[in-house]
Amino acid sequence: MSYENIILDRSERVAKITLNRPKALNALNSALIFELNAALDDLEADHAISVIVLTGNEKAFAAGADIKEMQTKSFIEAYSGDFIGPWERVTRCRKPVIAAVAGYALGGGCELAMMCDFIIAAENAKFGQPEITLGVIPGAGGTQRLTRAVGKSKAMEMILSGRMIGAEEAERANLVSRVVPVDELIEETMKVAERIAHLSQPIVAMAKSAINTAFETALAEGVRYERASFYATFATEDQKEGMAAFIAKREPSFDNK
Ligand code: DAK
Repeated sequence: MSYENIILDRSERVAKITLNRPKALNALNSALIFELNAALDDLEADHAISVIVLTGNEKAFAAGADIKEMQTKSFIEAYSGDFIGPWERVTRCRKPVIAAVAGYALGGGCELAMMCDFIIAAENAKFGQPEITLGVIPGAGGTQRLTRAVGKSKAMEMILSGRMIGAEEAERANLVSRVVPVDELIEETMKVAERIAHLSQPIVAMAKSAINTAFETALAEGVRYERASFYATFATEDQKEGMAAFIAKREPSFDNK
C-alpha cells in the first residue's frame, strides 16, 4: 500500500512511522488514521520487524484530531460511525511502540503518544489536552491515560484549563521517559528501539503485557499474572541462552524461541 499521510521506513528490525501532514501540524484526520492502522497491521505481521517508532516532525508530533474534519459531525455520525474505534489500534500492538515527540502533542496527538508504550521527548515538546477550549472533552483516552501518568491534580489542571506543559515538566510528571535535544530525538529513540529489537521478542512481549496488566487489574492479580509469565520464561530457549551467556561472560544471541 502506498501512503500519503505517513512515511514508513524500515531498517533492520525497527520500523519508523512518520506522521506526514506538516502543513496542518500533523492534525489527525481519518485518512491519516486509516493509513497508520494499515501500517501497524503490516508491521505486526512482518516477522523481520520487532519494534515500531512513531514520530512527527520538529514542529509537531500531532496538534490533535483534525478540527476542520470534526467540526460539523453530528452526534449520530460520531456515535454510529464508531468515530473512536479506529484510534485505538496502536494499543493492540503486541510489538513495542515508542513515541518520539518533538513540538506539539496536543489533544488526540497527546492521546496517541500516550497509547504508545513509552514516550521520548525532544526539549521543545509541548503536551496538552486543549479540547475544553473547543467545547469538547478528550475522546481518545486523555482523561484516563493522562490521569494515570501524571496524577489527578496535574491532569485536572491540564484538562480543565487546556494548559500545555513543556518537556521538562512532562518528565518531572512521569509523562515521558526522558528528554533529549531536538536534533538527537530520532537517533536516541532508534538506539533504544534497536536495543530492544536485539533482545528476545517473546520475552519482551511478556514484559510489555505484564506492565500493561498493572493498568488493568488490582495489585494482587497483577503480581499473579507477572509470576505466571515469569515461570513461563523458563520454557523458552532464550532464557537458557540469556543465562548461559551471562555465566560464560559473552553476549547472548536470542533466537526468539
Ligand atoms: N486540526 C486542523 N488543523 C490544524 C490543527 C488541528 N488540530 N492544528 C493546527 N492546524 C492547522 C491550522 O489550522 C493551520 O492551517 P492553515 O490555517 O494554515 O490552513 C496550520 O495547521 C498551522 O497552524 P497554526 O497557524 O495555528 O500554527 P501556530 O504555530 O500559530 O499554532 C498551535 C500552533 C498548535 C498552538 C495551534 O495550531 C493550535 O492551537 N492547534 C489546535 C490544537 C488543538 O486544539 N488540538 C486539539 C484538537 S481536538 C476522538 C479522538 C481524538 C479526539 C477526539 C475524539 N475519537 C476517537 C472520538 C481529539 C480531539 C482533539 O484533538
